[in-house]
Amino acid sequence: MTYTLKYSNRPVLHPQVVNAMTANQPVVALESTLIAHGLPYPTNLETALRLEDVIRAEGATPATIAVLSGQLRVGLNKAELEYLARSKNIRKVSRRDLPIVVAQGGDGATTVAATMWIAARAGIDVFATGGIGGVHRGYPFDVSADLPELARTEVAVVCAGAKSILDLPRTLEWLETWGVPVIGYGTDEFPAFYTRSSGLPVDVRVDTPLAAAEIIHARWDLGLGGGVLIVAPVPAEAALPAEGMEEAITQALAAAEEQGIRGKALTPFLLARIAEITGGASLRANIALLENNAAIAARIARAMGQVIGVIK
Ligand code: PSU
Ligand code: MN
Repeated sequence: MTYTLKYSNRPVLHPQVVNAMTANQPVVALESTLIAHGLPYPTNLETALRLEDVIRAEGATPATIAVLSGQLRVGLNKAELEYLARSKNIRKVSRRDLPIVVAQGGDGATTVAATMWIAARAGIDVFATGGIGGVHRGYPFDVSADLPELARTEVAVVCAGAKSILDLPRTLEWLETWGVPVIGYGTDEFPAFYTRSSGLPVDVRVDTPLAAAEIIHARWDLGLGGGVLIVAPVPAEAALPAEGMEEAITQALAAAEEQGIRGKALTPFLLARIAEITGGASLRANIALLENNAAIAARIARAMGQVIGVIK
């Protein structure tokens, strides 16, 4: 009996991503869990397309990452983005889900952790998202797989910090223990997603893409490996007031507790509840910070080329 393996362990790259890489042009990875589980339809599709446009406008090539029919996909077309945005039951794929969805030939939206891992395998250095997972408030043993991925996988992640549905001090302690540098992009404080500050310090502040790229490159050049977290606050005009947020978070956490929501369902549940409670304001903030992060990531990806010497 012969046995044929049903999958490839190599990522499948969109032709535009291949072209950019062959020409040593910057590429920015984007995740798909925020499309399938983080934002409602049709805002999710509009945002996914908009983020790709923002990256192109900054002179880089976008590569939205997902798993489709068991293939690790880097760069999606519009129909594929639409499929992820519309489908109600797309699997949320983090590191532990990757072998399952690949072996079974399934579809999945990738979290920060799974997106980082696929991006690294494709040779992409910079990845933009909204917020990373972290240590959950009230459940200190629920630590997102995003954190260990940041410790081990060589990708720089640009985000607006983490939502204060998480335990931000514990999340930062975790990153410190595992040696992940946290770089404030134009800020001295770790931003709290919808709000610009958390009162918690970052490890260093940078004010230019080049300064960020120099630190990212040094981490890898020294052989330290692993990821770098670059945090940029939500643009001031779209930020939400801190007081109202705390109230919304307490309500969402209480609802999760009451309904016994745990594990991978917890983050999407809390995100949806907060969107409900705050109405349109939280969605507007979410979109604004995503666009801001995409633009910053594209500039950093270009600066990486300068530091490594492939772009003059
Ligand atoms: N935080 C957000 N929006 C999101 C997520 C986190 O503000 O969409 C998603 C990201 O894809 C992140 C994932 O990687 O949730 C973390 O899920 P968990 O906590 O189950 O690891
Ligand atoms: Mn979790």
